[in-house]
Amino acid sequence: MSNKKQIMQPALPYAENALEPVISAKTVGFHYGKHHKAYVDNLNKLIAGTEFEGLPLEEIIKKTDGKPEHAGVFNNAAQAWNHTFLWKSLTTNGGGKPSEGLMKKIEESFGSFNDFLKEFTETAKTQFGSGWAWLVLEGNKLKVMKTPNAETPLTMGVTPLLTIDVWEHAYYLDYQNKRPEYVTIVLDKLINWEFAADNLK
Ligand code: MN3
Repeated sequence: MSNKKQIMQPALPYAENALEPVISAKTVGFHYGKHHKAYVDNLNKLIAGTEFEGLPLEEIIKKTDGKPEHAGVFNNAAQAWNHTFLWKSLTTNGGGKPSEGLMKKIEESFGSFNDFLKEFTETAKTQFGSGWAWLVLEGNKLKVMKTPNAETPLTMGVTPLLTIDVWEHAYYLDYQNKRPEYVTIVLDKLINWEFAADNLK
């Protein structure tokens, strides 16, 4: 029996019903309690007794990125990390507008806050199939990007500021096939601009 440290699933930063009515307690319950948990559990099973056991999550992701022989470990590790980042990207009474410093950066990078919203929504909408939409810092400029499946900006030399999950499990119970509606209302009501600003520092 190994006594090396397992990867833990961090506690949800709020109650399961804290994102209602935008995202139901049922969706958060399944998403955090089943989907996110399964990635963490699978990862711990896959790394037991391997070179990856006992390493920090970020290191496992970087070491397995782009290596087909470690695709299973990468997918579960990256999904474990992406989901922890997702829960922090959302908050009760979020949305609205970012604070002055981040707003200035958004205006410099996208032209206006509305242009940013448009680009983020379009990017999230056009991610074909499962994946993620991100606001990231690349060099000195903010950028919107999308990643398929488990892919994460963590391995791309940029700093992630916030994310929205566009896998169907994130919205199907509440919005069915209406992904653009889900993305628009999450940006408007739940996105955690304080978390994004903290990541900019
Ligand atoms: Mn998800």
